Amino acid sequence: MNILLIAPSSGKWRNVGRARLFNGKTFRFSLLSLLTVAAETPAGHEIRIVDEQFDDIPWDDPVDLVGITCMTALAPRAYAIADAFRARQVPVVLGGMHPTFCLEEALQHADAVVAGDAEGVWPRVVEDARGGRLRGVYRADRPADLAGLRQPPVHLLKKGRYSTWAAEATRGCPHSCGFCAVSAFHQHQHRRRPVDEVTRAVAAIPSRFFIFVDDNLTADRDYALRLFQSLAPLHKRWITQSSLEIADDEDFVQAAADAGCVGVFVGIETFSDTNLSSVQKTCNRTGEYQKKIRLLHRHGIGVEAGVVFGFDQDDPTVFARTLEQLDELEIDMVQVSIFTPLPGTRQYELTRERITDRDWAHYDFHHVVFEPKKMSAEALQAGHDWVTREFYRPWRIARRLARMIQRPRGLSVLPFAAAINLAYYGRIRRWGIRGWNPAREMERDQESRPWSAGPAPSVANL
Ligand code: B12
Ligand code: SF4
Repeated sequence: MNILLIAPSSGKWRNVGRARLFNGKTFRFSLLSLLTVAAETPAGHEIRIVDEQFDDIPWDDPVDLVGITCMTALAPRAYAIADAFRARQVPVVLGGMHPTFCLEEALQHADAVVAGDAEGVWPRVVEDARGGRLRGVYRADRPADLAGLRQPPVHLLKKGRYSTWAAEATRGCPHSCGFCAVSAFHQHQHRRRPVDEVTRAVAAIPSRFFIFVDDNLTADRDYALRLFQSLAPLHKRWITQSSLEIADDEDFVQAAADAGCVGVFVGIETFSDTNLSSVQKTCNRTGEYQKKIRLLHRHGIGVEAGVVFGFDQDDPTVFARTLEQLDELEIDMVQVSIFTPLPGTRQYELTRERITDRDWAHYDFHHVVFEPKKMSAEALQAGHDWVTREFYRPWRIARRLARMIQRPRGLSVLPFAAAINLAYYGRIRRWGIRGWNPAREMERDQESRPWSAGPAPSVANL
């Protein structure tokens, strides 16, 4: 069979033009989701991967089966592609996070949905498609064992397109933060590939720099230590994602740095302990942020922090405070997000009644899709945009990079940190992100209408 695997994307399409997507060069990681599906395909089939960031869909080529990977923000585009192929009598399978959590919705646009991992399921899908029996939901009985994963067939990707090679050592995360789709998708389990297999896969990467796309690479400390020791002789440089537990002790951070770690994305989320406990983010303690980030910096590991606005305790003063705290922590890069109740998460159920926008294209972490508790939706959007713009002001970027050079191994961190800072800056300009500080607006309002700050003046006082 001719199998076409598609990663939907691109702002040029009207229906995803509503989403703010990471489509820039810096964030072009080799497509591990579809490469993994391709690797699982039984021999004897022709596979082609189409990445809509670059390619047009080959609507009229002879195709026997289409597989589409689908995140929530891409669902409208994925469904439009699926509908168009089905109208041409080509069977379609949807896979990935969104179809897994929205099975019935996805099945309205596809012949079949793969729920969860493709491993152990995809060969059956292909067989059923060949036999004309493709229908319904395919789900593995239990999460796949990650031992013996096949090497991603990277020759299926066009050369020179992807800035960063992607690898994986583990999947999922043992924590259960209420907003986290990743943890829900992997049923709060953390699975690990054998260290020697990961080391071989990393050694085969043709570039020195790569990313571990793992959700929480260091969740199992012993495993991570063994992995670090095994990677060290390869002299690669890599970035990854981890909870702040990575910085629980200095020897561990040293081992990560020796293994080539130059950057880590950590979900700080908020500077409020109340917010953290409201979403069960138990692995963060705000009082430890500074100590831990300093420790990572001392060992030459740059830190990209994820911060989220729109928690129930956030009021209009949260934006300026957070910006100040990020500056104080000397965070190198930040991913500013708006709280987004994603299907499949506990927070989705808890926020359900406050959801105001059901356009999945807006579930991209940069649009307000629900009614916040302590500010208006407009203030939340404005504050998110304002912090994003302020954090990436050219003078702040310059100050951060200058500071980085002074740090131990700062020059190792500099290239990718500069690239990410500039990528965010470019995106802000492209998207025309401005925003404003809602707290300032509030103050101005009160200055022009002083009585609004307190109880209305009584007749007796006049
Ligand atoms: C690497 C990564 C990226 C990279 C590369 C994405 C890519 N297209 O390859 C970049 C930086 C570009 C990126 C961008 C975005 N990302 Co991203 N990304 C990830 C990350 C960290 C890892 C994905 C990965 O490669 N995993 C390894 C592979 C092997 O696992 P997998 O993807 O789950 O695939 C398996 C199964 O899901 C299934 N499967 C997946 N697709 C398909 C398709 C078929 C046909 C079949 C049968 C099976 C199948 O089989 C695979 C093998 O078992 C995930 C976190 C996560 N754990 O999922 C977030 C994640 C997927 N991203 C997310 C988001 C929101 C985005 C953006 C929308 C953000 C934005 N506003 O721009 C953009 C979308 C850009 C775009 N145009 O696609 C969210 C999605 C949430 C949701 N519920 O939809 C996640 C979960 C992060 C999070 N914290 O919530 N991302
Ligand atoms: S620690 Fe991070 S990856 Fe793990 S459940 Fe919480 S948010 Fe998700």
